[in-house]
Amino acid sequence: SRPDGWWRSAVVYQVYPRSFQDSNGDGIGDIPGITSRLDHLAELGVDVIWLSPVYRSPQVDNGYDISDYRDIDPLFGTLADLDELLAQAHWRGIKLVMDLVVNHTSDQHPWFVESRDPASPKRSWYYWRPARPGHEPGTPGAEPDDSAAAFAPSAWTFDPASGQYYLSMFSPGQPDLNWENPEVREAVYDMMRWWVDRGVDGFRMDVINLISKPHDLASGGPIEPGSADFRQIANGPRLDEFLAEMNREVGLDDQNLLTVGEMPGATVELARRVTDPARRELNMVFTFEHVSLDQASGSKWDLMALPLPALKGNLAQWQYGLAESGWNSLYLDNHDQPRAVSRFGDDSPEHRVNSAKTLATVLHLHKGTPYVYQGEELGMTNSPFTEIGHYVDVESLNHHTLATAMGTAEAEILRSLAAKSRDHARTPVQWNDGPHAGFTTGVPWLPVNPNYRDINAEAARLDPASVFAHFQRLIALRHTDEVVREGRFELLLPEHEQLWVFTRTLGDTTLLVLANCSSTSAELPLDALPSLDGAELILATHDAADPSSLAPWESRILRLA
Ligand code: TEU
Ligand code: CA
Repeated sequence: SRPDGWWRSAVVYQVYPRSFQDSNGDGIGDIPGITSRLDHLAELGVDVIWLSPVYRSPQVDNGYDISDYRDIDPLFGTLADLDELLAQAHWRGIKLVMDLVVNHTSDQHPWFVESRDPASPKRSWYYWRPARPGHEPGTPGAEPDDSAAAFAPSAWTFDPASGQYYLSMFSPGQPDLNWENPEVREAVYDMMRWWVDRGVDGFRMDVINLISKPHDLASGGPIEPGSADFRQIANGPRLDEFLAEMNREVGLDDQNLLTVGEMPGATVELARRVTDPARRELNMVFTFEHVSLDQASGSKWDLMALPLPALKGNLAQWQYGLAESGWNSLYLDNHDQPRAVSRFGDDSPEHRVNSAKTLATVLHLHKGTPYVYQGEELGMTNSPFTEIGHYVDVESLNHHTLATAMGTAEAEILRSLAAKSRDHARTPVQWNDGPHAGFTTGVPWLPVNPNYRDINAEAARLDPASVFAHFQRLIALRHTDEVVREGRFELLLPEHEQLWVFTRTLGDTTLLVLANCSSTSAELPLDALPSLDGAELILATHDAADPSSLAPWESRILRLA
């Protein structure tokens, strides 16, 4: 994170191409569809698009399983379409960041196809291992390993042709690349340079802290029990070395490109190291800590209520940890998470708009680069999925299979899916109150949320009190107010169960954010707050401001006298 990094004042908008806008009536979003909606993004005021994968892919994990890094999947269009999107975005002053998925490829990638041959030089491009002695496939108890993958029962997939297993931390269709092999690294850097030469402005790096595996796994020994356990496999000993080499070889800092590393299991300490500008590794990371608080165990499906102090306390730890060096990303929503207003807010008709606005106010007033997920600016909600047939995501279906096999009741599985499934984030963006919310003239690959008649971009654009209008104001504030960008963060009332209150201070200017993150009104403990006398109201969700209390989901941004 270079002190002068342009992305310190930028807001990034994530487009999940399959669900953004269809242009050819096949019910699947595509690149020309994105280009046709750039004015919406320009009006919102965002600076950067993070485009989830559009590369050639068998679509086992909706494009996070890549079979050709240098071509566009026909589902989404052509390289010419991508070049046109780039040009049209740049013409509007909007940058484009690609999704870099290089911890693994698709099992259909030519590299992996070749690697299946034990005699091939590509064999060492992936993690191939013989079975554990005494646990050969087909013998009793021949379980490859006790390490579960994200979307499959085991992290090791058996290949009958060679009688060996390969490592696949996500699905069997996503074999992990062996980054210990310098040929792999050079092939990745070469591809990245190819995209930079094409004009892209940076990369969001998928599970990038998994590229350095724990030493024993990297060293090539046979499969050891738990060797690929998800919790242990991240943040291996060579992570910094690989990231610095990538930065150098591709010229990421030299060309002032935006880099954000998605890092499951990352801690503040790791993030402070990796985003330290002197180390020239990454500009920022995505942490998973705050989106892992509403679960009772290591599993997202193990639901638990989330006390506000836990959430605001965690974000504060990241603010304090990266205050002097490094840089935060800020997000509540993405294509892997349920809709923020349903999860952290209150998506009832009475409170949806104000809770979406207040969550946005709180997030965007923290220090760091905010990420808006498509539809978050409209206050889009989770969908009324009530049966397993409503779900399509590989992670959702794998959970249903495994939980059923473990004897979990269907009702409990459906409750977990309804709260945490990634499908919620993948219903089509709601553009207007016409057929399929204007997303497609065909049949959408995933049904549009039935609430699209009330919740859509067209209605929002005409309503100065809409969630969209509030996001516009927050984004404008980040562009114009130095305190929002660089002010020191301090959390107040850390134990309050309803109020999220904090300050941002730069020089002799202090902004105070007052937010009631609950569905009941809250008294303001004025004696515990800085004096509000003479304070200037910058942005609020409600007109009438009672100086001693906040209505449900009311928030105010004040510049103190
Ligand atoms: O997600 C990283 C990851 O850890 C996911 O398994 C995520 O934690 C989980 O889905 C939350 O329930 C990245 C991509 O964002 C995700 O879409 C891909 O499925 C995954 O990597 C594999 O590429
Ligand atoms: Ca299409």
